[in-house]
Amino acid sequence: MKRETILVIGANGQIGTALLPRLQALYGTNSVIGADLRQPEHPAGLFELLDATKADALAELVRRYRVTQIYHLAAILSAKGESDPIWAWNLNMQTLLNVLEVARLHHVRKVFIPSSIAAFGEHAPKFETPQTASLDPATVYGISKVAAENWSLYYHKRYGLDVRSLRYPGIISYQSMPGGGTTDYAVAIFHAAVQGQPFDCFLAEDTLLPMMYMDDALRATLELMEAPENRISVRTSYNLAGMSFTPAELTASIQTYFPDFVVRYKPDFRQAIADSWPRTIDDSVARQDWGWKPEYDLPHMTQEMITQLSTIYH
Ligand code: NAD
Ligand code: AKB
Repeated sequence: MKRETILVIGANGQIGTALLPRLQALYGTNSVIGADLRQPEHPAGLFELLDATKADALAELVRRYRVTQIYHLAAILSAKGESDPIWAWNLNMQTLLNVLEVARLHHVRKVFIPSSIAAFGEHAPKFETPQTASLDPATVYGISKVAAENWSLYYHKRYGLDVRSLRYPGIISYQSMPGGGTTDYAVAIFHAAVQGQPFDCFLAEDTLLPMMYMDDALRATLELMEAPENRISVRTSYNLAGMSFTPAELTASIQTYFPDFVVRYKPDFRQAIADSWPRTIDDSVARQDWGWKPEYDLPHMTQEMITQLSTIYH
């Protein structure tokens, strides 16, 4: 078992809920501390209530547990952020700066701070968006991700902090519901299908977006964090691709299991956010640097989601 003490901030969210058991299996249950604003629904292992906007509370935790790695997952996502942009900016920035500062001051060995396809905007090529495409996001969430990427690079260059990052696409998982993003439809649609209900989709049927099954996202995260330091050439954030599909293609994939499944398309304000994002991602730099390769395509992901949710609902 590897000897690290890992703090996961935002542990009760979509990614944290799935990441925690993986980290516990790798590093030992008592070496992983989940932290969040609210108690977990199904507590397993060490947990601390934490508001990561409070620097002193965060520093106390890092000192008490002698934390060696931080995964900083707390954030306000794209759709929710647009309801109150200043609140979203303040939360995303304050938690980010607190994490970077505590890591610098307390000699935390490694930090993971995710970015997103939301970092891209109008002037990035829509197809096979390259690693170095321009970053002019349309949402406050995207602006906070671009800022986080630049702060991460700054802390690496100025203080030698080993901070690593991935630009996640929309992540699809069965373990918990997503927390207010534009790609959330691609999770909610499975819950409706498995329960035999029709689904109102808030994006138009031809909206092509980059997506990834949670298993691939977790493997990418752990592979990046385990990679030798000399293999990490990108200290802003790596492009990462799994698959891309439209709501119509996802519906057709689900209908191979539930032929009578009905989807009604009712685009809302999230359509404009989706339209500002890439359609497909070029992740060749991650592939070259640390050997990234996705395993899940649309049919494989659909099969897994339906199998897992069927055992939960029935
Ligand atoms: P989520 O919204 O599901 O979870 C975020 C968690 O952070 C929640 O449990 C929330 O209670 C917690 N939190 C919020 N404010 C906090 C604070 N002040 N202190 C402590 N905890 C706080 O988000 P997620 O989907 O798990 O995403 C995790 C990270 O990955 C985020 O940075 C997000 O931007 C990024 N990301 C996610 C996706 C995706 O599709 N899920 C895609 C791209 C990037
Ligand atoms: C969102 O839709 O906001 C997230 C993301 C792609 O960053 N899922």
